[in-house]
Amino acid sequence: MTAFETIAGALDDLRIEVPSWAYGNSGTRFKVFGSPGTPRTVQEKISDAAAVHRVTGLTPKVALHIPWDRVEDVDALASFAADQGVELGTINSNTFQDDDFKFGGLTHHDEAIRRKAIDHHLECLDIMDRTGSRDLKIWLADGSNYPGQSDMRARQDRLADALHTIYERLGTDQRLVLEYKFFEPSFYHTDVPDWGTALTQVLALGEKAVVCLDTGHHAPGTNIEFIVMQLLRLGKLGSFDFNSRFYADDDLIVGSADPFQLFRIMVEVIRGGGFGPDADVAFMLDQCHNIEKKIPGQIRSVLNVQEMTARALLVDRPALTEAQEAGDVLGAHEIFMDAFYTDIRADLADWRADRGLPRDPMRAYAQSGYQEQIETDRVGGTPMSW
Ligand code: LRH
Ligand code: MN
Ligand code: MN
Repeated sequence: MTAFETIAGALDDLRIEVPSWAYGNSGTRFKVFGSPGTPRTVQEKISDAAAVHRVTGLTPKVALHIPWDRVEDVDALASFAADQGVELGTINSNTFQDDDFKFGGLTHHDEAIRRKAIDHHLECLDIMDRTGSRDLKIWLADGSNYPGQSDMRARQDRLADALHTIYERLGTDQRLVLEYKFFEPSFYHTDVPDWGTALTQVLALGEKAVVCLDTGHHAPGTNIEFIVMQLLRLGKLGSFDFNSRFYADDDLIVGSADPFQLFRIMVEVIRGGGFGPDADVAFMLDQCHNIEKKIPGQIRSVLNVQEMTARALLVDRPALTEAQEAGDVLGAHEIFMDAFYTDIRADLADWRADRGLPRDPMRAYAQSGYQEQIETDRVGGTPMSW
């Protein structure tokens, strides 16, 4: 049996949720470039997500962002998704695009605004009841730009209260997933800047509250796999927002900037029991494709996650433990690096063929005619942003 054959079965457990917003036009504050074929409706975003699933077999769920995704008839949208071969997944709330939330939402000093932010989350839960989604993912843009602008302590207390109200409304199988980010759009302080704050807030809520780790949301140089290890150890790692970054929250294709970091993260996920048939960590992408084609950008991303998961599964654990316990520094490091350097692309192509999937999903998509079709069909209307 080859090394790859020993892990081939485990790879069947990998599922990666794709974000609806990856298919919309996105950009920076300098320019949002349009691209032909961009979806004009949430249905068209879902169709694009289904195109990713068809060639990879890895993305059966699409995450929505409310109200970026205007969901008028939830049941009709869920059955539309099912017809396309995918399901609606995580629901992301959004309290960062409304003028009322200029100074915050769940942390706002004005009770009426805070209530509005809470109500938005309750509406998201109503949607989740109908779609069967498990996770309500909350990322807050809340914070301040100038020292003295705001009472950081009072905001933390208001956040705890607001999250409590939302948590109380969760269904039995639903989870509240709190995402942290160290800066942007606020530049002095952010109300949930780090995993410590997110963990503190979710611990106060209860079992159904967990943390989301977005790989782009840390200061440069942060040892992200250490955070993965710690959250898993505490049973509080709920989900990942995968992406790559060089400088800030760049939202580039996962594994493109630093494939080794993705490998190290997946090693800790596997080590900590975050991957497998009984694991409940949700793997999601949170990316924007500003200049590249969006559907191939998503396909590349999920393949990168698959490849690094496979390589991480190849780590010879017994040998690694033995070397670690023998104090064999370089021996242990070599075992780790051996797995990282293993080229399994040909094995993965065979693995796909065995499962009736295209050996080369990028090429299969390019040859499918889907891209040409949407570029021809999707004229008129307003292409969606994010
Ligand atoms: C914030 C964030 C969060 C949002 C998404 C659009 O930077 O990572 O997950 O929901 O971007
Ligand atoms: Mn994110
Ligand atoms: Mn982000």
